[in-house]
Amino acid sequence: MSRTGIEVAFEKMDTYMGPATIVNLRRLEDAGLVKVSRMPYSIRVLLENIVRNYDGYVVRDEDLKAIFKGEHTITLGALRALSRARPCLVVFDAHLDLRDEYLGLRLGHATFMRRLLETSPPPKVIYVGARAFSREEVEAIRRSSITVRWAQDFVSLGPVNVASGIVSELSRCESLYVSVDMDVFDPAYAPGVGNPEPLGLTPMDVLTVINRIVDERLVGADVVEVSPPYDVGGSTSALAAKVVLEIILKHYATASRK
Ligand SMILES: [Mn+2]
Repeated sequence: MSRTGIEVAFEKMDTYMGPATIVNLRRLEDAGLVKVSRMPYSIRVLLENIVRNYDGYVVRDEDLKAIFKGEHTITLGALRALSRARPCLVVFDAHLDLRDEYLGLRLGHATFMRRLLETSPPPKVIYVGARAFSREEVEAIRRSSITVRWAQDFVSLGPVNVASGIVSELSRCESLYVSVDMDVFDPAYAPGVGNPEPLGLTPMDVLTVINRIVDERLVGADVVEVSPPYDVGGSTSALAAKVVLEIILKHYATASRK
């Protein structure tokens, strides 16, 4: 059986990881993440597997709960598994993923956030770097309590001010989940994604925000949508690995200060 894009992404990201992180990733592998991701799969089965095996992905001796890789729908599985913690969700993404249906699918990477909002009560959600949306999705935002930091805000306010706004919005959150869709970056920095969208964020924009919002409250995180067949010289995989490392290191630094 030939390897899937997700499996190749897993290996490519490993290439850029430091030894400590590789240990964590090996555990993910042991927990069956690669098997879960193997095509062909039904998204429903994938989500069920993630919820069922979530404990297997936990790095047990430390506080960080999860780093996934794959298609963005996995975030829904992770949040279902974490539903008791009810984390506030920060999503870095060019897209809103709030369509009711996409290509006949009610459950997929373009609709999963809509399904998440249908849970009761819906989680607090902050989007960062969004710049592509349909009318239906904008209307869904208006009807919800979701807030959006558009890609344009990084130009008009600067990344530090954007980050400060998010920090104060998260001040009442007891726990936090961070999801990074690699297409939040401008395709110049991250060409290896499934749905590239121009006019995106720079690595410094994203890492400035991550560095300010991630702390000991983090209960889970994912970095998704790396697609090595579209990548150029491994730049997207390298950047994804950097994002994973920054999340882990910032979390450990604040958690160990306690
Ligand atoms: Mn996206």
